[in-house]
Amino acid sequence: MTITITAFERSPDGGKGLARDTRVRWALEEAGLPYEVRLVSFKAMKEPAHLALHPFGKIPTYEEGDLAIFETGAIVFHIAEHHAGLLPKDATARARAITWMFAALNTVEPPILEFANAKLLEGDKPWAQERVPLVADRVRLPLRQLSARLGDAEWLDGAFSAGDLLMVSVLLRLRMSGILDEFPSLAAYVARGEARPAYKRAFAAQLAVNARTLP
Ligand SMILES: N[C@@H](CCC(=O)N[C@@H](CS)C(=O)NCC(=O)O)C(=O)O
Repeated sequence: MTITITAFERSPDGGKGLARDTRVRWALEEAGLPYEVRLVSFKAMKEPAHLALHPFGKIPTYEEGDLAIFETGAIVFHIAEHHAGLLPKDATARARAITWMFAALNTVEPPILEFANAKLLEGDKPWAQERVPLVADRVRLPLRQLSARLGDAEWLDGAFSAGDLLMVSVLLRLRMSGILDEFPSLAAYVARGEARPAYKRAFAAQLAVNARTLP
């Protein structure tokens, strides 16, 4: 059955891999699954056809036969559940890997998004100078804790898993800010994720979309 995902027709980051279709592409590449991509404009994302797939008018979405889902956590979990390579077979190790998926999206990502919004969307507000450092510290706390847990390990819990895929994807959003480099073990962890052939293929595929000239 053909897998079709949606992605930005033109990503605001110009192809740095921060748009969330990259996570889904990465999971598909890790699982060795071919997929098609339907590109959508910002306008089309808010129109009924796309809203039927994604009630919040965002990308990515995932379609496979009768199945249509959204939310990167759910999509990566679906891929990991049905294909080898992203979740351990052992039930307890699997539960721990799933825990890291939730930790990435529920604990680590929210302050990172808050920080990005404080800088990008509210950076010109009179209170931004006071707020941005506060929000940056809210990013640092879970990073310090994550770094302590990772220690010298290659991945968060044994072999690379969907938990690492989502954690690396979330942390990548911080690179431009310099905060990631304050935590050398996390910066090295992210670099290990980026070095995976499947990540490289996913990154190149989304970059190719963003590098092309629109008519
Ligand atoms: N929690 C959602 C977030 C989806 C999301 O925010 N997507 C962004 C692209 S990375 C988007 O579509 N933004 C356009 C908009 O909100 O209009 C997920 O993980 O899938």
